[in-house]
Amino acid sequence: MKKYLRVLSTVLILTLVVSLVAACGSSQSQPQSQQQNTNQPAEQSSQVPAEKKIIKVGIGLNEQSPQYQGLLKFKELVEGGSNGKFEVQLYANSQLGDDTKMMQSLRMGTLEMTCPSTAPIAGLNKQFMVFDLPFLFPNEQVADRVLDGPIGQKLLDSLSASGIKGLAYWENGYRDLTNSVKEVKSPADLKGLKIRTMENPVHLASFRAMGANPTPMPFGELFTAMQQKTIDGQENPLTTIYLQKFYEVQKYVTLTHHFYSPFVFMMSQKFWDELSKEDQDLIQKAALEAGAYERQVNREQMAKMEQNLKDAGMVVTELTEEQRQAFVDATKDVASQFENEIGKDIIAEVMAEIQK
Ligand code: TK8
Repeated sequence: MKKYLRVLSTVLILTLVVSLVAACGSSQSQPQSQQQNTNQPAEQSSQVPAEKKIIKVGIGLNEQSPQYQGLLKFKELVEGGSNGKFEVQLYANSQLGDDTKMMQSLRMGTLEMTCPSTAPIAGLNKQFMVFDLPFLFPNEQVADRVLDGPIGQKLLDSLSASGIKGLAYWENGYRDLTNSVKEVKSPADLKGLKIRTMENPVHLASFRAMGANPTPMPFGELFTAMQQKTIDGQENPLTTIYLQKFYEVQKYVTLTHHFYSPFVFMMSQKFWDELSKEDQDLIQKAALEAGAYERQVNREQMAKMEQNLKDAGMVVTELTEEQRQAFVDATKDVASQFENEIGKDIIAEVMAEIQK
């Protein structure tokens, strides 16, 4: 009887083991076949990353800027439109250097894209300074028309000679003046104030003409310079003044709207030349579409900025027509001063286009 029980229990155990093994086997084969199924599309798409191209984009402004929102749109359009063939990586806050340094990197082919103001582009082509002339564009619609028209295109194309593919004009915007010393209502109030400008001869000459003591400096050094009071003031669009928290180190803002700063969204010519025609079209279209979006975001934001800056404790000074005219008059000779460097014909062409 004992022996019989032992045999029975052995048989039972064996049956159990066999069925367990079988069960395991079948449950293993289940996910295996599922794995194979899910593997198939993965293998297909793995052929795409094999030629995946990384596009690094560097800017000076932070992630809150309308410019960064535009770059997110560009990323979405290029990555989506290329089925993941491109990966667009964004680097804000001058992480990859200031505008001048990043343009240099584009020329050498060590960075794919950047989006500087036109002011520092003057170092590559002096004709670009035409857009830096004081009190040039009466409103954004005229700016869009000139920049997106034949003159704007001609200047974009000129960058190829410097190893840069100019793709589209985006908007930095009308620039206003801030300082930490006093309310500025006239050029006379600017006397003795040390104002940071971009690295551009027209900007320096304009501020000298307005009576200030201008000093050029890369954007990345600006906040600290204001904080440490090595400079008294600076000038930038209200969006930048607010979103970069300049109100923490500046008290007064005067709505001079003295320059209109376009951005140029650009690519390394070296990288561009290696792309297929199809990919070039995708990137060109995305640069324009993201630019239209960026301009829209920038203009929507701009409308709220005066109030935001007041709420943040700044004294916001609006100028009367007369007061503003005094700034215009102070800079009236700047254009003729730069006639030779920029080119008489380019200035005339832009002026004619503005009048249209
Ligand atoms: C950002 C700059 C900046 C510009 C300046 O890289 O330097 O003041 O207005 O926004 O392009």
